[in-house]
Amino acid sequence: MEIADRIVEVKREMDNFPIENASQLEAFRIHFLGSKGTVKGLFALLKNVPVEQKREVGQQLNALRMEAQAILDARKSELDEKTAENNKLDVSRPGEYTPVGARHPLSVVRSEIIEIFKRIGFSVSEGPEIEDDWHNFSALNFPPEHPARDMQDTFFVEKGEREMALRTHTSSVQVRVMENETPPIRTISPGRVYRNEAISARAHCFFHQVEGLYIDKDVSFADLKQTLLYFAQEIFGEQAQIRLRPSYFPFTEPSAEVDVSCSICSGKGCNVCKYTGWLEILGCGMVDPNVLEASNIDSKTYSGFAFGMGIERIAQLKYRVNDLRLYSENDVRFLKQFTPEM
Ligand code: 2NL
Repeated sequence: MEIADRIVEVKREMDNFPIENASQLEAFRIHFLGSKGTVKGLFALLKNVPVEQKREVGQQLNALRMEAQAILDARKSELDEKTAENNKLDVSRPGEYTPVGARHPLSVVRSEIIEIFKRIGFSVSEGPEIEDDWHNFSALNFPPEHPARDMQDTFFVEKGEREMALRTHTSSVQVRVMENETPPIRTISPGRVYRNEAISARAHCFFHQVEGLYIDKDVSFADLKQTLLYFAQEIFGEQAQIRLRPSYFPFTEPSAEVDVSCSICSGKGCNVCKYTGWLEILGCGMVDPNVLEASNIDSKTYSGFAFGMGIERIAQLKYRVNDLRLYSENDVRFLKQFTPEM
């Protein structure tokens, strides 16, 4: 083939060579302008060209080489520009979606309860979850043979030589407050407590409590009632009413169970309140003098009231959760329903 025809052919080849990225650009350079490339190869044939044509063919080859270089330069700057464009920060681009977590319903309700009592001067106290017999039972007037001290109800653990128990209520924290402080005492103790029970919709081996304790001179049952009415109306709304039914706890005398008027049927009766119009929310009473004395508080000078509620129970009434297990299974479909205003 004539060298002139080869030049035309290579030119066409150059024009059709795909250059879409850096590696194709490099392939183009190697193929046409490399040391073993097509253009070099054509230059090598120059020596066989008749003398009178050498000048012209030489010029054509030079033009071919310059054209290859021009294509290479043009495509390279185009590609460079594209990469720069891609790397540029686009501040108008929508952000990546980051899921926002939700607060646990028990945590939401616990905070609400704490805030309600803080507003009327209660402090918050905390203590250990592994307790000795004294703070969990004896100081609270549990007689030695009380069934709550049984293996069936309480988780016992060994800590070195000592037999300890997972606290069954946060009253143990309040015993520590009574031992370490002098009245007036106004405190609530939120926390996790443990009971040796089979797990079901209505029972769990752990749950959460808020207990309250108020000790001063002349604290009366009327103070207790008014404090609980205030609490019920703050947490369930101002239409809430309460009623107290006589009950029994080892650590209070007299003792009562407290019901709140059913907010679903406004007391008319529905299946949530089992047609009674009332829902049980907590237990309470006047602190038994034995309990005060056990913590070296003079029961002739001081009196007090105390109450205890399950956070799960309050959350169940506020959110209509009918299975206790939902609170600890951490199913996100359950948990994400409680995100408060953020
Ligand atoms: C319930 C009932 C109650 C108390 C807790 C208490 C604490 C001290 C002294 C006296 Cl230090 N009492 N706490 C009193 C009455 C009832 O809890 O049903 N809780 C879930």
